[in-house]
Parts: sequence; C-alpha cells; structure tokens
Amino acid sequence: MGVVNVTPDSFSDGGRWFDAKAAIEHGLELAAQGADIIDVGGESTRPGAQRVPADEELRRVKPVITGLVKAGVTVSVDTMRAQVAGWAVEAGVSLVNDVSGGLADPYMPRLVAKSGVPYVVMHWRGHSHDMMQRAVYADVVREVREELRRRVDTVVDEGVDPARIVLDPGLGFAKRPAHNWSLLTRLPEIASLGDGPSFPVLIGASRKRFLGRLLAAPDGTPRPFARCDGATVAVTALAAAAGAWCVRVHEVPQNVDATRVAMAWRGAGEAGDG
Ligand code: PMM
Repeated sequence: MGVVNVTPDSFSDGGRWFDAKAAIEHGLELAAQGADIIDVGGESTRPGAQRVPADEELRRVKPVITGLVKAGVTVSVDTMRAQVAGWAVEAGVSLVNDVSGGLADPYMPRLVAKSGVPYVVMHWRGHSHDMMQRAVYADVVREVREELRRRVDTVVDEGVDPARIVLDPGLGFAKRPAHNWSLLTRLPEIASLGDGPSFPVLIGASRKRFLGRLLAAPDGTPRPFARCDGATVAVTALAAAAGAWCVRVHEVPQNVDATRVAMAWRGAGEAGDG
C-alpha cells in the first residue's frame, strides 16, 4: 500500500502532495512501482495534529481519489469520517482505512457495512492532539488485542462482514517505541483475536518516529525520517515474513522487493526442505 497524504502537515510527506495534480501523479507513480493499493488521506494524524473540518478533508481528497480511480488504480481512503468514506465509496474506492477503528465517528461502521468494502480497523485510543498521554499499558499486546476485539465485536454488530475486516495494531498511535516493537514481534497474536479464523493484518511503520529513535546519532538526535527508509524496508521484510497481509509505505520499490523476499521465505518454510 503506497501512501498519498494530501495534507500540508503529515509527519513525513506533509505538503509534498498537497496539490491535487502532484498527488495524482505521485499515486500513479507508486502504483507503477508496484503498490497494489494507493491510500489517499486528507487529514494528518501525526502526534499533536489538530483535526481539519470535514469539508476541507473532502476538498483535499476528492480530485485525487477521482483521478486515481479514473486511471484504474485500486484506491483506499484514509479517513475517520463516515461522510468522507461515503463519498469515497461512491467514487469507487476499494477499501476504507479508518485509523480510529470506528471510534471517531459512530456512523462509520454502518456506512462500511452498507458499502460492502473491506474495512481496516486500527487500534486507536483517541485523537492525535493528546494521544501520547494515552500510551500507558501494563501489557501492550494483551490490551491492544482486547481493545481490537471489542472494536471488531462492535463493527460486526453494526453489520460489517467479519470476512472483510483487516486489523492494524496502530504503530505510533498512543504507542511509545517499546510498545511498537512488542506489537511487531507478536503479529500472529494480533491476527488471531478469538477462536475464529485469523484476520489479515496491516502494518504502518513507514518512516515513523520509533525508527528515527532507533537509528539516533550517538548524541541521541533522532535520524530524520527521510533517512529511515532502510529501516522501514527491514520492518516490511520481517512483518511480511511473520504473516502481515499489507504494509503501508511512503517509498514503494524497495518495500515491494522486501515483500517478495518474505513471500519466498514463507513459501520455502511452508514447503519444508523437500
Ligand atoms: N499511520 C498513519 C496514517 N494512516 N493507517 C493505518 N491503517 N495504519 C497506520 O499505521 C497509519 C495509517 C500515519 O502515518 P503518516 O502520517 O506517515 O501517513
């Protein structure tokens, strides 16, 4: 999944694709590079971000989604608002990526249920302006699983087909670096919430702050996000090898290679040595 943030202030690419024409061209480039899905968002969720009004979010994403769908690209909409998701589904998006897992807008699950498209339910504890105050866990994997299970129960009660749910542990969303690493090492537990079949899992680690912190200079200065792409690729390979269904990334080519390595790794592992 390639990311197109149509925002002036997203963490790693804010402002670069704010112009609709540039955003469409960027989405087409990511698709040509091998992204299977292009994720278009009009609201930044970086830590500390304030919300934008719905009409501004729609103004940002409409021409970009329309242009990419018209070009035959598989598009997802990254939104917490049913109004925006509703418009986007009508316009032809194939997936709704809701970082709040239906918590931010109570109308979202029903809208998704009616539309019948796949739904990314991410673990989320509150809006970005103060989410890091909520990054308190006794056992992060257990709590994220329990909270995701409650979201899944709720959205299924609202009519969402469980077969269309994708889970996401929400790296960086009310998570400190150690929380992100714990979640990444235990993906199969995130995928299998209950007694039923496992859910597909989406991972959004690309260029996030915990990678910049990991790669900090000896004086503690975090590595700038644009120089964290190697670390992103490493996470992609490990997450894909551990069974992730999708990785959401800003730079596509090397992440495509990493997923291919992981697929070969998994295939060979499943085939045994014969
Ligand atoms: N992260 C961001 C935005 N949308 N969606 C999903 N499903 N998972 C994520 O981890 C995620 C997301 C924030 O990252 P960005 O500002 O670099 O796009």
